[in-house]
Amino acid sequence: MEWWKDAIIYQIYPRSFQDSNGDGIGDIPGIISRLDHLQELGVGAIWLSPVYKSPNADNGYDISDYREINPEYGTMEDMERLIAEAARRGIRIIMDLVINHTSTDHYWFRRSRDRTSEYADYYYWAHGGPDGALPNNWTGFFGEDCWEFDPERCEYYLHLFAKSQADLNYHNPAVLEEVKDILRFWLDKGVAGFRCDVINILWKDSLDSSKKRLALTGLDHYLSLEGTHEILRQLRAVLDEYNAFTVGETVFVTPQMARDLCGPDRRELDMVFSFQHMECDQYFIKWFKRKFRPKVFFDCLIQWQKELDWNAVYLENHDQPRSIPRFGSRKYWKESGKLLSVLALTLRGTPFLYQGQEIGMMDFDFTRMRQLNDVESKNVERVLRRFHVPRRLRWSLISRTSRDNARTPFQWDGSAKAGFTTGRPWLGVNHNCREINLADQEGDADSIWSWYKDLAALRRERDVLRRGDFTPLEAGRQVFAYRRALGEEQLTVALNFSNRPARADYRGKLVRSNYPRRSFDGTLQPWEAVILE
Ligand code: TEU
Ligand code: CA
Repeated sequence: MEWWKDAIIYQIYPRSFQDSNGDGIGDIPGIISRLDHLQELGVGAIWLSPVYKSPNADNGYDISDYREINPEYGTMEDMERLIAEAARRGIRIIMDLVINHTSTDHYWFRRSRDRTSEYADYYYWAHGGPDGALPNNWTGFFGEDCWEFDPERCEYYLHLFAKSQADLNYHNPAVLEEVKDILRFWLDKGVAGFRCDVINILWKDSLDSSKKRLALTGLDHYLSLEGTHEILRQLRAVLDEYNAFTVGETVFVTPQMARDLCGPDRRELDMVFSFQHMECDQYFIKWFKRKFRPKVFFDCLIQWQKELDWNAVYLENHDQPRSIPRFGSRKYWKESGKLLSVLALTLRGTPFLYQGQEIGMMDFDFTRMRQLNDVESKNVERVLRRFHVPRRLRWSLISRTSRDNARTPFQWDGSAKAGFTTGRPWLGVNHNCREINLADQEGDADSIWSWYKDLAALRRERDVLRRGDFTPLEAGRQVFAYRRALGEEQLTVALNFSNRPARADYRGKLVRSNYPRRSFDGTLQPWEAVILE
């Protein structure tokens, strides 16, 4: 039944995974050609970032047709072949469901411009105030305001993300019916479920102005409201016909909100992506950076482990910088990469790995704004320029936080284009592909890749790693330690998040260490991770 409690789920960002025809853009045939890699890792499901038809203002998170494949990525036949080929390897496909907004190229939106059409109320349309005032004072996720004037309809439409991502209006019941049909369309094709994009902000209770905030003014009018819960319950009824799985991407959720969204008795989502552990190195939003303090991170992880019986566990995705330079160490690249994999695969919950994480890929090595593609980075750069923030400071902020950090092409081998493409890659390949690539790591028993495979196998063998309880033992300035227990079976995990050796008074038979040693003597080497029995 609950296969997702046993599986490791692997996220593919199709544009950057594998190009098959030399146009520099990753595609579905490319993914099919790499399924063996995923099988070797032992993944139970793939979460596919959007492959639908899209003008790509936000790389597919702006959908113009939910029932068509973006021609850059292939055809519907390719997609069906992917589902079948994956199934042959015991791998399920989870689609990205982006239903908070559509592209303004979607025909619903185009027809919505006509007030007399049946699509007139599919989106949030509103009049501006006198003197060109916007309909309200809300601000969007990508650093700009969130209203755009449409000259044809002579009204503004709401867009919490980019200008060409118009928010759907769920006060109109027809919209939800459309979404149900889309779910059925894909479930009939054999997909196992959905990762639901920004799913906790669907319902806007009113379009009134809010008290001004430093960022995201208006949040109180749409964050995890009852209207959203009602929508999720209705979608669940459809999903249940197929026994389908859902994970919600839920911005700004607290543990209480998360329980209300994915508690087993709620019949809404199966689990959520929470953000708090990814926000330990920032003040409220990512543009206000602060130093990463491991203890804050550990305490946050512990809190979430305790407050939810089951949830998604992740350290990377396509919106976040890479985990090694962020939570680990550049100097101890290999050790900290392995340590972070122990964290990702031994906490309680369903682990989600992001492409490239399994070989320790790092942030981009771009030096100029021009090399970036991310719509968010570009918008924020424009805003910073408007506020006369000097160029050096702008770059320092953007280069550390840009989502493109995680979007550079997968490094399959050490050749100039990393085996990703024979053409010109849509986003630059990191020059470190000479040192960090799968081909080299495949031949190396001590590589991050070999370690991931081994750990994934350990997780399959040991029920305690999947189903066991979680008990924190220590969350200090350097060391994070916890116990997983299931009946008689007990494993202790101890992780040293620092460049210095650290005391860790735990005993037991050594099951794994990312250092060569036969037994554990109570001292962790820099970035050492041990699993004891
Ligand atoms: O992300 C939602 C979201 O909140 C992020 O955009 C986040 O605010 C931002 O990355 C932090 O810097 C989802 C998708 O994962 C993202 O790729 C899309 O751009 C966004 O929704 C809009 O669909
Ligand atoms: Ca291609």
